[in-house]
Amino acid sequence: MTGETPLEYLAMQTMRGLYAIVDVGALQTRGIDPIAFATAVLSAPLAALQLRAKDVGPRETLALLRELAPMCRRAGVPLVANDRPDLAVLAGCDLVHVGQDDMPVERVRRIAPGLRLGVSTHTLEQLDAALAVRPDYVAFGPVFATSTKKDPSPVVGVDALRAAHSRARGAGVPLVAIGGFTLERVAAVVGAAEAVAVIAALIPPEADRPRTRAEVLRDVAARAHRLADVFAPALRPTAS
Ligand code: TZP
Ligand code: MG
Repeated sequence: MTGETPLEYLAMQTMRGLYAIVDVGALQTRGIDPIAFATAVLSAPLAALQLRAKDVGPRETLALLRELAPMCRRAGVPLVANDRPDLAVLAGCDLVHVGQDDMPVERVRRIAPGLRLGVSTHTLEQLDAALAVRPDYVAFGPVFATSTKKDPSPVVGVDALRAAHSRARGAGVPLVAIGGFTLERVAAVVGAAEAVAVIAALIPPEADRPRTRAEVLRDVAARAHRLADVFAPALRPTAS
């Protein structure tokens, strides 16, 4: 018994499963095109798809979001812009993801009413503060060590994730775990978060022999399906 309202319960059900992040920088180092990558990832059932473009200018970021928006709409997957509510609105994204150093939630809501939002948190104190403003989801991590994020906050670990989940459930806000997730680690925490966000786990490592673009993208799609499949039992409607 968690005491959510029906609307909060619906939110918990919708942000559920694999939250795929298209990280332009991480993909660039592997020579993978972000739109081709997103196409492969969207072949799996996703809770959300986020574009993370830290070292990309606003024009190019907007162009990428505008390419992704119809792809996500066709797949029925919410598109999340990172950091920039203005670009989220211009591209017709469903949500924006803001961190501790980004625009405060109240201001996002003022300039972009109707845009849903998620908030990054790295401690239980930050989590409580985020829950108090009732975002559409709250992210918590890094749960494990990550080499994808520059200057990450200290690792929070699985025990803190479980504590965060209990607080988020109490508030009726879906929790997205993030940071250092592999397929095995996702399987280990599936009951301790509504969704798990991943970057590196979707990107095939350098292979011993050169692989074609099509082989790499098939590997990306297979990774997305395997990760999403972990949530399948939790997503299956139960007979009532
Ligand atoms: N925020 C906390 S950890 C992280 C972000 C953006 C990076 C997650 O990437 P990976 O490769 O799944 O560890
Ligand atoms: Mg940010």
